[in-house]
Amino acid sequence: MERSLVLVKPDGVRRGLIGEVIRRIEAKGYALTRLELREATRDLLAEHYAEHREKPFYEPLVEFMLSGPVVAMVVEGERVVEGFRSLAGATDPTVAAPGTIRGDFGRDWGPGVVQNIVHGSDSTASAEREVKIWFG
Ligand SMILES: Nc1nc2c(ncn2[C@@H]2O[C@H](COP(=O)(O)OP(=O)(O)OP(=O)(O)O)[C@@H](O)[C@H]2O)c(=O)[nH]1
Ligand SMILES: [Mg+2]
Repeated sequence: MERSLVLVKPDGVRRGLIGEVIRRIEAKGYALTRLELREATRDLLAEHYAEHREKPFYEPLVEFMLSGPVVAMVVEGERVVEGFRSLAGATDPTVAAPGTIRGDFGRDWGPGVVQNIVHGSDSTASAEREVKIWFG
């Protein structure tokens, strides 16, 4: 079965949106097979965000992801990678479509890193890589 690594990022946890994110995943009919509230580490994030290591927003992104606990989960279902990206909405929360998680709950909070509530794997290859990073 296809799976995706989903994170409720520290902003989502702080704002009390864990339940809302899980509700949408379950309402869509996907299955949760792993679920854990945890603190990321710099090493874990270096692996998770390896593709962004050279980007100007990398350090602020890591600091943001270390700013509080995250909820990591493995979500399973037919075409779930694409399906969860669709539930999440566009990366930029100001323009993410209403009806999506980022569109309904996200917005710009000023300069700094984009805070957009959730992460979802962007391909099945990324999903397998990320599930290994977070859950071994
Ligand atoms: N400040 C800033 N942050 C960015 C920018 N692009 C991406 N980010 C941050 O880096 C994260 C990872 O970027 P991407 O992987 O391209 O975006 P994404 O796949 O929609 O988001 P994730 O699900 O978190 O991976 C984003 O979710 C943002 O928090 C940018 O241009 N500027
Ligand atoms: Mg990404």
